[in-house]
Amino acid sequence: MDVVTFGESMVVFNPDSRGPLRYVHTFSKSLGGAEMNLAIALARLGHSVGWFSRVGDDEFGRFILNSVRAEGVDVSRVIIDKESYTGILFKEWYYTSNPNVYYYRRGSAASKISGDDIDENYIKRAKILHITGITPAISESAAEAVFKAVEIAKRNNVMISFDPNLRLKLWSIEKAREILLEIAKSANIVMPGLDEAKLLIGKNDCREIADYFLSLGVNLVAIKLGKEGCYLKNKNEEVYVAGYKVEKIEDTVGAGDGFDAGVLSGLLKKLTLRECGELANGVGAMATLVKGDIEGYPYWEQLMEFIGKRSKIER
Ligand code: KDG
Repeated sequence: MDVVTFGESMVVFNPDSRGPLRYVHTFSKSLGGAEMNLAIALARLGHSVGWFSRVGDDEFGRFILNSVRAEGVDVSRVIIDKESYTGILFKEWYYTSNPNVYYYRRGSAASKISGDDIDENYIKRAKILHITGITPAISESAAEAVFKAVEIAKRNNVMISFDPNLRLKLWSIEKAREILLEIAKSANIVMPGLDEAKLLIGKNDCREIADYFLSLGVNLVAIKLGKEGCYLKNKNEEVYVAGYKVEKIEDTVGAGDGFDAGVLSGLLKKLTLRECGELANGVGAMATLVKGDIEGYPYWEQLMEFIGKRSKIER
């Protein structure tokens, strides 16, 4: 297995019209959840990926499980929780291409994830364990699961990839800082957005942010700069990689997870730092072209066409 990840997936209701939700009458159903998004993005790029979580014993849980399985992600470790329900997320389109997000997830099946759900044999089969800062934010038991998984990965020389994915609707900045920086200390790869790095460590400059994480023992820092692209730094090298222009941004949610998938795909393929940045920017940009978290993620050939590494035959 190339990558194993775990965390909450929710059914996502996307309004068919703009404006406050109280005036929206129809929604399109889809799914989202940072770790599941990354798993799907990586599977489309041709990697072997496992994702697990708890889903409710309900129609939304079945929808999530069937959808993720259909993408070719291993879901053999997903637990169907008979006591709890599958979480829900509503988007609201108002004045920007960043939607407002409303969660209905407290007490959800996924928030019941605990250390007992972490199987050492499953994690040690992977080359990379990917963690995001959303999982420790959803409950104490999920936070405990994260620390157990990290400890198992370290003990078995599985690389740890970490996206802080700061969600201030889920916890306070003080608590987030304490836990997320603790996880970062164990990570090999850290992939923050510029804004969240500012909130977490109070630094604005990419090199200073990267140096901070490198000084904790991290090997690679990949900072997301939105439409400007990204900045990557390891112990030997640093690169700025310009972003790809897109005609119209439809939805930015899921772009960061797609970016992470691009970096991990490049590392797994042993590409250069610049090439990793190009893949990451490419997946991130393509994610924004379509409404929905996962809908815009490309297959490998589509990504190669988008970033200009392969010519496109249109007709
Ligand atoms: O990164 C995208 C996620 O934010 C989205 O899919 C929903 O997982 C989610 C969350 O908790 O915000």
